[in-house]
Amino acid sequence: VPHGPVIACVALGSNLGDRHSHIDAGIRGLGAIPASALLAVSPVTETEPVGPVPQGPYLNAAAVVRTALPPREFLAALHAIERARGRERVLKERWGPRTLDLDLLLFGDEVIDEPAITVPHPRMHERRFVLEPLAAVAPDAVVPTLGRTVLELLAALPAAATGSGA
Ligand code: A4P
Ligand code: MG
Repeated sequence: VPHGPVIACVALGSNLGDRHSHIDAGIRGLGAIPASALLAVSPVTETEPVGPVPQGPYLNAAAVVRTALPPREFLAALHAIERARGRERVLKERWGPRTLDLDLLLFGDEVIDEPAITVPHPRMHERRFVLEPLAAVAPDAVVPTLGRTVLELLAALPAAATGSGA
């Protein structure tokens, strides 16, 4: 079914190698996605690693992209940007260190629940390292599964929470 342009929100993360260069490449990559326009990029901030795997601190950021691509093609474009940056995994585990991680957080108000593409991203609401950058560029975006805005979800995080949970 063809549909008009939607606003997609993307999280960027890196904790391996030249992290600033990986994030910059991710941002340039977002700006080059076909049928899309990069509308806003948050400040890049250093965050403590979250998760069971011991690893170094991350740089995180968030971006807003308007796109006419359908959601699966948009996510495939994100994966192509990761691969072009030579995404490597030190550990073949979830949560592990990575050169460049691009997560699709929101795709308009679409709700898709499949292993290959789950939007809204199922852990975004409990992760400060996601919500804080996202609130800088899309505070009023609504997470359709929760009926809350990004700013509301950020305000609802426990004070000490850096984000966790599976
Ligand atoms: N996939 C399904 N839905 C999506 C989506 N909305 N966005 C599928 C992106 N990918 C999605 O992805 C595995 C598969 O999920 C893909 O093939 C895709 O089709 P992946 O990125 O290779 O998996 P992953 O990132 O290793 O696993 P996971 O559990 O998603 O890790 P997270 O949740 O991304 O956590 N701490 C800080 N401070 N900052 C961070 O950025 N990141 C992680 C990784 C851990 N700790 C962190 C940070
Ligand atoms: Mg990921």
